[in-house]
Amino acid sequence: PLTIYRKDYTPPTYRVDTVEMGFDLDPDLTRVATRLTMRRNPDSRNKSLVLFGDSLELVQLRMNGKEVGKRGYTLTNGVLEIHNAPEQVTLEIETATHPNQNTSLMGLYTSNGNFFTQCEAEGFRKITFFPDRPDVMAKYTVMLRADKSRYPVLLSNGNLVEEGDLGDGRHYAVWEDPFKKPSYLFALVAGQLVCQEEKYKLQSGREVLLQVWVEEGNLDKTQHAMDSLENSIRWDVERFGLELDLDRFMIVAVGDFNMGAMENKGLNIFNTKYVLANPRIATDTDYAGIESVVGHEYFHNWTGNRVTCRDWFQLSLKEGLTVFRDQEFSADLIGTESGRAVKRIEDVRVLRQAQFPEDAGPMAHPVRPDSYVEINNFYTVTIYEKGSEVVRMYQTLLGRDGFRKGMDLYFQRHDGQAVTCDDFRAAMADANDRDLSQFELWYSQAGTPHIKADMQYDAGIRTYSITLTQSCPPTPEHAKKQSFHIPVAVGLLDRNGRDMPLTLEGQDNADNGSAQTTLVLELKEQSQTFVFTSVAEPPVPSILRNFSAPVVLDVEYADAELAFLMANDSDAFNRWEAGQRLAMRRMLALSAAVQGDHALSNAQLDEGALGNAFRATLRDTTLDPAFCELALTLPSETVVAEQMDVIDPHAIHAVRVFLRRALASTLKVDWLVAYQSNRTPGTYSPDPVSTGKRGLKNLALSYVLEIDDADAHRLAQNQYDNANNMTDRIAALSVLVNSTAPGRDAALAHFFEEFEHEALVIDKWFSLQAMARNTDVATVRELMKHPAFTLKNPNRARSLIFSFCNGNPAQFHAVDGSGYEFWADQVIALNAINPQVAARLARTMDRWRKYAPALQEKMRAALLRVASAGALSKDVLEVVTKSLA
Ligand code: BAL
Ligand code: ZN
Repeated sequence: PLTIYRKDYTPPTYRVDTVEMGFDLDPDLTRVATRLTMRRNPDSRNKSLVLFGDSLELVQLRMNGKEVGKRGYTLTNGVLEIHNAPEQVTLEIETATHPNQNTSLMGLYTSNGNFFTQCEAEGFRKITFFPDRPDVMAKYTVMLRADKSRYPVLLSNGNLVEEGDLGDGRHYAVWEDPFKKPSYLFALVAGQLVCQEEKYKLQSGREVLLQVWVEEGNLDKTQHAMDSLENSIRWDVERFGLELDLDRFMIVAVGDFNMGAMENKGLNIFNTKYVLANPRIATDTDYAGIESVVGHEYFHNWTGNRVTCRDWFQLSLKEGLTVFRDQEFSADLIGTESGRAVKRIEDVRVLRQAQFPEDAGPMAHPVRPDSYVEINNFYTVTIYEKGSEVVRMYQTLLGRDGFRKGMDLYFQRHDGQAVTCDDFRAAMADANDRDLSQFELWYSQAGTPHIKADMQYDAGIRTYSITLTQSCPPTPEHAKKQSFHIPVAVGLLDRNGRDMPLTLEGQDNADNGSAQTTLVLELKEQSQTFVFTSVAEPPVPSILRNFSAPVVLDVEYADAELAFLMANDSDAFNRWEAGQRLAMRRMLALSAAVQGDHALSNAQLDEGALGNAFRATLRDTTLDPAFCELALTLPSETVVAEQMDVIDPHAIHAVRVFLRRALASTLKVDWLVAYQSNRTPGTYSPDPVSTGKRGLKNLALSYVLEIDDADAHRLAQNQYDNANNMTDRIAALSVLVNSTAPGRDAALAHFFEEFEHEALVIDKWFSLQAMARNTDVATVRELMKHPAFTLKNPNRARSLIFSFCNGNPAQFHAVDGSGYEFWADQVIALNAINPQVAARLARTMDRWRKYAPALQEKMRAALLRVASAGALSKDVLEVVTKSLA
């Protein structure tokens, strides 16, 4: 398939001023009439008018009132070219599509009988022929016509300007979007839906209508999404001075959706997973997810919609920035210092769990990629999460106020435009009068940089030197890397664990008033030494505070220093980090022992400082429970795997289970105390304090269940039986499932019956079983035969197949290769239904070269089987080809 290169960008040959569309909605055959007014772009030397179409029937094409016959255009591989078109063109296009047969969930499709669209990145071309590229921005007017009883609700972008009956049992609605937008932000929804609506007064005094649309029967699950929307509207004004520009803002929930949600102008379409919540069906994690995704899509209205991307290589321009904004939104809503730290730790965990492996594997790509085969494959953790880290570094380098100045200038310069990552960087640099040219390398170079820190204390002259040396491993297409511009936040702790006031040699700190205790060092060379003066005693350094850059930091700490940092660092992120380093060290040593056929014994736990550190954390009642939960969670199997030269999933799993059991029995009483003292009796509330307590309580429960005796079983069974919310219920069920409790199977069956009609909860039921320790490939194949299972619904496919392949490494990597065969079967099956979902699953095998030769060989065979399967989508083909390269 064709590779598209960033360097080949050329401006569009024609601009589109207005788009008028008429839809005759019918699930079997929908007709779309489109009228475009276009004019040739004076910058363009090429005179052809180019439109894209995908899986479309072209019924009619007229230009300036005259039919364009077969000889007037060429249509090859979805590219429709009209040669020698005049400067001003009115194009009328009639197309036909088959929404019921559209299982790709791109373009126009049906879900449970209702119509929905998904156009980002290139779905609009499945609706009509169009210069479907983000730098073509136009004003849209849309008329929807459909059967009134079957499709009483007709929605599109912008404002409803007209509606009425057509007389034949059909009706119509006309929507007008006052803002010009790229085609990927087009949306329509039609069907039987109901809404919760509120009038909301903006800070400017203007009143807007907010709506959350769902299927009938779900109105008891919309309040949290509505609250999150109001919080988002308020926050964007307060933090960035950005007000909602529309009179009406709609969120619509749909059960069949490839992504989490979509920021279509004024008509956000959401996966039900990120809308529907009440205490009975949603966990604390679900509540937090809804808040952040509602925020994310709303924030796109400025960062993405008002200012959009010039081309899809610039995707992180809107995604990285908007993830940063939603992360800050959630952190600000929690409000407390420790709450912010907890949010930061959670975000960094995602980065390490998913993005670091991506950045070290065959699909590694820069935040602004240079090429792609299928753009859908580039909605990645690198574009999103690393992109967000890159945006965060501006704020770390420029300060909050400086960052805000940069944002203001960005909007001042580019409102209504389609721009590049360079434009964003220029706004940040110009608004702050800073040279950020080297910072560009964060956009152009893939791979996770490593920083090695070496320290030296000179008692004679009371200086403390930190030498930072950076390197970046090679990635596909980039063997040698230039030095990055990296903000490294540093503090020094004295022997009592207090922050020392910092003075950096060659830097005048005097005018600052109070002495600073955290300094941001700017590492720009390959190696640089920073000298702190007036350091009265040898300090313990706290480096990369608050994770000031997306890098791997290598520092040689003694166990005792890590325990000291864990207990004392004023930077909560680094307190957590110290504990993780300690645990990681233990887990790697034990993995080596397992591989050397040494039996594991509790002595190995006590040898290290880990048990003591955990005990101290558990007994420190001043700590925020949410922080405790994170500090007492061992690094995941995936994160440990990344630290091994040759990944041994079985050794890692054995070690993690062993350590959890050892910590469970050594600290049994402490876990029970934590369990009891973090109960949250009374009415359920998803506020940060209650959420933190439930998190710690349920972590304690999971440790207690490692003991797997009758007392533990009773504790979990009681919690399951008496839970008044899904967080507690599913936590109890998942530990029961991993135990030998007599009530295990009955609880699983009860859960299914209780929630049979709640699709999102049945997803949890599948997912929990997929990730259970005892679930092997055969069990997953059995579960696929369950009447409630279907590959066609992405959430359901993810709940069972993805949860098993990505979330149960010890079973997935069965030595006989049966997991890989299962994976290949499912990738091939999904490819025929939904290429995007299939390609996501294909990514599971990315790191196959990191495994022991026996596993590698079987993984490669499975990859080859997929690669040679017939009728592969370019989505899947790109992933498997790059994996095998
Ligand atoms: N733009 C795709 C979905 C999202 O990132 O919001
Ligand atoms: Zn986004």
